[in-house]
Amino acid sequence: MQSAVTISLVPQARGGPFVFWDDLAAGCEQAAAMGFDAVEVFPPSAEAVDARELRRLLTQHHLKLAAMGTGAGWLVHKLRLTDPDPAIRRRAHDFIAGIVDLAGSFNAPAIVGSMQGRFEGEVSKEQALKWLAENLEQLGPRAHAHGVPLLYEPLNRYETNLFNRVPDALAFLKPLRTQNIRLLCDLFHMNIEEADIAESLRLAGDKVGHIHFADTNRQAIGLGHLHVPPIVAALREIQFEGFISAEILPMPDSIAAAKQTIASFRKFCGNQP
Ligand code: LER
Ligand code: MN
Repeated sequence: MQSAVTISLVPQARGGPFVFWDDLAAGCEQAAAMGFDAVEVFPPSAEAVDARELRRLLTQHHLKLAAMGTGAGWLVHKLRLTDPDPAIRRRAHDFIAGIVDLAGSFNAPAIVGSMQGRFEGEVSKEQALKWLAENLEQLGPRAHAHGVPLLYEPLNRYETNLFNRVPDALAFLKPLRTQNIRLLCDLFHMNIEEADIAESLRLAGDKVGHIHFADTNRQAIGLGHLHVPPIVAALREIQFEGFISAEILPMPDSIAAAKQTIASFRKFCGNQP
């Protein structure tokens, strides 16, 4: 298991669950100084990222890129894979595809979270799931061409009505032709939705691709009331070797949230004696 911390480059995401903000260089420097293995970057778009500068910073600080989010497509441009307008669905697909390629060039996966959208109005649940499946069938192989998975994230009920729980998402992914989708299991969402977080992780097994490491109040692990040991025991049992990434509110401030995260990571996920 490897540690990661989020850096948002999206001003419109202010107030959202990201540790470091706006300054890629400062975020990388602080992440490395605290001993994180990787950073997870939330960019405004693929085009807005200076890939050479990102590569330079990662190399300089001996950091990996854990993953890249695509949520700015929704937050900034109001694009969703399940929008009733086919032109918007197409743009949503292209927006994600750009980030799949960019992240893939760093050997990292892209995340489909809020870009999945929701079913509502004229769009039935069946129709929305069909569109979601069609997009995953294209984006999964696209990520595979880079040798990485595509991460799909179930969200809590206030953010999507497609998939809120890991067992339901697994059942949806199972019959797809692409087997290159892995689940992003966000402990904040799971605390709201899962009957038993550890059991859901065990059920997902090798389909767990990435963890968002957040306490019940979406603050750093240790600042809420999540019971962490059974969750880490389940991750060890399924031999999870991916990133445990802090997608959390910068409370009381970015530095304190990052320090609390790395301390909790070492306490709960560090090498066993
Ligand atoms: C994205 O990873 C996520 O968890 C959503 O709640 C958007 O903030
Ligand atoms: Mn998340």
